[in-house]
Amino acid sequence: MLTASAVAQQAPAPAGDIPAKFTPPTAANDYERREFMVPMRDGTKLFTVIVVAKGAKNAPIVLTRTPYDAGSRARRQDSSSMLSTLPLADEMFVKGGYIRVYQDIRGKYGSEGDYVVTRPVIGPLNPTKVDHVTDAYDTIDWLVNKANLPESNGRVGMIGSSYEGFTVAMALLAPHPALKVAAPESPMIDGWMGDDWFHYGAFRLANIAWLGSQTGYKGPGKAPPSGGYDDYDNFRDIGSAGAWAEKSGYAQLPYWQRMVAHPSYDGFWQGQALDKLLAANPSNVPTIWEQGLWDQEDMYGAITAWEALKAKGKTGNNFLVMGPWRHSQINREGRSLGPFQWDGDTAQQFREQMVLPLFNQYLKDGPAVTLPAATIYNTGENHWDRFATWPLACEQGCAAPLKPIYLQASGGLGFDKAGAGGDSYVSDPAKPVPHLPRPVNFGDGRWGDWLVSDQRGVDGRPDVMTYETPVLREAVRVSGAPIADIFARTTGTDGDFVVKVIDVYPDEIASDAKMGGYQLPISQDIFRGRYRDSFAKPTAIPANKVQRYKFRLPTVNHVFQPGHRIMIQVQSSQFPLYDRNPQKFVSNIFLAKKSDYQKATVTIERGGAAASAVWLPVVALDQSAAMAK
Ligand code: PG9
Repeated sequence: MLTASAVAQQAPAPAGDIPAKFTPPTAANDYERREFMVPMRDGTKLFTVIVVAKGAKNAPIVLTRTPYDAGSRARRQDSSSMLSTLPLADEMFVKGGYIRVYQDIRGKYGSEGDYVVTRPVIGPLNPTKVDHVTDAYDTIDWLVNKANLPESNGRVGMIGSSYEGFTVAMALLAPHPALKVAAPESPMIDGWMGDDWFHYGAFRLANIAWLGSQTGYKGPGKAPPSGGYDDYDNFRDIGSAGAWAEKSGYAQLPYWQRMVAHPSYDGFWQGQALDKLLAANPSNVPTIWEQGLWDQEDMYGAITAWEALKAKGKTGNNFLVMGPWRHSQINREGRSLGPFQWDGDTAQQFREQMVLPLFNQYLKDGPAVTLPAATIYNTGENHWDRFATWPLACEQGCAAPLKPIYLQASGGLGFDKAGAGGDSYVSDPAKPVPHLPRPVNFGDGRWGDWLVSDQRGVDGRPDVMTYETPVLREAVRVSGAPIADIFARTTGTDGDFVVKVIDVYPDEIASDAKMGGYQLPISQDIFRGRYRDSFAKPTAIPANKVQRYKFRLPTVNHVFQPGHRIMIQVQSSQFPLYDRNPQKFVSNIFLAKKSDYQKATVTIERGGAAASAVWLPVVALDQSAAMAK
C-alpha cells in the first residue's frame, strides 16, 4: 500500500496542465513553414508565410496576397505532408516543386499598417506612398533575395481569386522584374460597374455583410445579425440600405460611409477602375485571366481587363479563360454547378492544363505553351472551346455583328421586328421580385449557385415580363456579350430594369425528368434607370416618356439546342440581392425615406421605332475556323 505522500511524489499536483509552450514535432514534415514580417518601403511589415519543401533548390515562387488570413490560407489541415497542408488548388504547385507564399495585405490579420478596402493606387484617392503595386513589388523584391529565401530561383508568379485576384491585377501596373507570370482569377476590377458593390448603379445588398466582418475587425470577424431569417423581410421592412446600415452598426464603418458618399460612377469609382488603369499601364507579364460564367460576385472584372489589354495590343501574352463556375470555384472541384454536370472536373482542368503549363513555362523554363487567346466553356454542348480570336460577334469589330431578338406581342420572341405595342406591369417596392424563392437568407447556402437557379421561380408573376421563341428546330449558337436594348416608359421618375437571357429546356427530358422545362439563365444583369444618359450624373426619368436602356450583359458561349426555347425576362427589381429603387427620383437612394418608395406602372415597348430587343451574339454553328490549332 502506497502512503498518501508517496502518491503525491509520483504524481505531483501540477501548476496547470497547459505548458508555457507546446511545440508539435515537425521533424517528420517534408516541408518547412516559415513566417516572416516582410518590410515594405514605408517601414510597415507584412506577415508572410512561406511553405517550402525540404531540400528544395532553385525553385520558383508562387505568391498570393490576401485579406483573408495568410496563416489559415496556407493551412488546409495539419499534416507532415506539404501536399495535404496546402489548399487543394496548390496541389499542382506542390507536385511541381514550387515554393508557396501567402501574405496578409497591410492592416489585415498578422500584417501591420492600415487596411483600406481595395486600396486605390497612389494618387488623388490614396495620398500615402504605398499601394498594392508597391507592396507587391517590395514583397517580390524581398522574396527573390537569396539571403531571405535561398531555395528560390528568383522567379515569381502571382495567383489569387476575387480580392486576391485584385491584388494580382494591381501588381501588374508596375511589375517587379522577377514577376514572370500572373493568374488573376475572378478579380474585383470595377466595384461600381459590375463586380462586388454595384451593377450599373444598383447596390448589391448581398455583399453588405462582407463589409461588417471584413472591416469591423482586423482579424476574423462576423457580420452583425441582420434580424429574422428572411433577408427579404429584413431589408424591405427597414427601407433603404442606408437605414439598414444605421440599424446594424455599419454606418460606423468608413468604407460604408464612402460608399454612401459615392452612389454614382464619379471620380471615386472611375479612379479605381482597374481595367482602365491596366490599359494605361499595359504590362508584358504573361497573364491568364479567369472568370466564371456564372460568377455571382465578380462577373465583370476579368473579361473587361482582358479586353482592355487586348485593345492595347496585348495578345500573345494575354489569355482569357471562362469556365462554368460560380465565384472562386476554380479553387475547388468543378464537376457541377447546381443541377448541371460538366465534362469532368473543369476547375482542375483549368488549374492543371492551363495555369500550370503557363507557370512552368515562365517560372521553370518548361515547354512553351500554346494557350489560345480565349478558352471558354461551351455551356450548351458541354466542352471547352479554344478560340484563336474572340468574341465571335460584337457591336463593332468582330467577324459577326450582334443580332437583335425582339420582344413580341403575347409573350413572343423572335428575330423579326413586330408591330408597335407594349406590355405593362406594376412594379411595387412593397413586393419586389425575389432573386430566389423565399425565404431568402444570405447564409442559406444558395448564394453560390443562384445564377443558375430555375427562373420558373418568378416566371408568371404579374411584374415579370416573359417572352419566348417557339421550340427551336435548329440549334442557335451565341458567343459573346449580349446587349439589352429596352425601350420603356414608367409612371415613376426612376426605375430599374433587369434583363435575363434564358435557355428553356424541353418540357420532358427522359434521361433527367426534373430538368423538364428548366429555365436556365445564361446571362442577366440589372440597370438603374437614372444612369441611362450618364453613369456619373444621374437624372430623373421623365414620367410616361419612352426612354432607352441599353446595357451590356455578361458574356455567354452557349448553344440553345433543338427542342429548347430562347426566353427573355424583364422585371424591375431583384431583391434582396439588389436594393430597391424607390421609383421616385431622390438624390441618393442610400438615404431614401420610406415614403419615397412608390409603385410605378412600367410599360415595355415593342416593335416599331421603340422595338425592345436583346442583341445576341448569334453565330454560325460551325466555328472550327475560329478555333485555335
Ligand atoms: N468578392 C469578394 C470581394 C472582393 C473585393 C472586394 C470585396 C469583396 C471576394 O470574394 O473576395
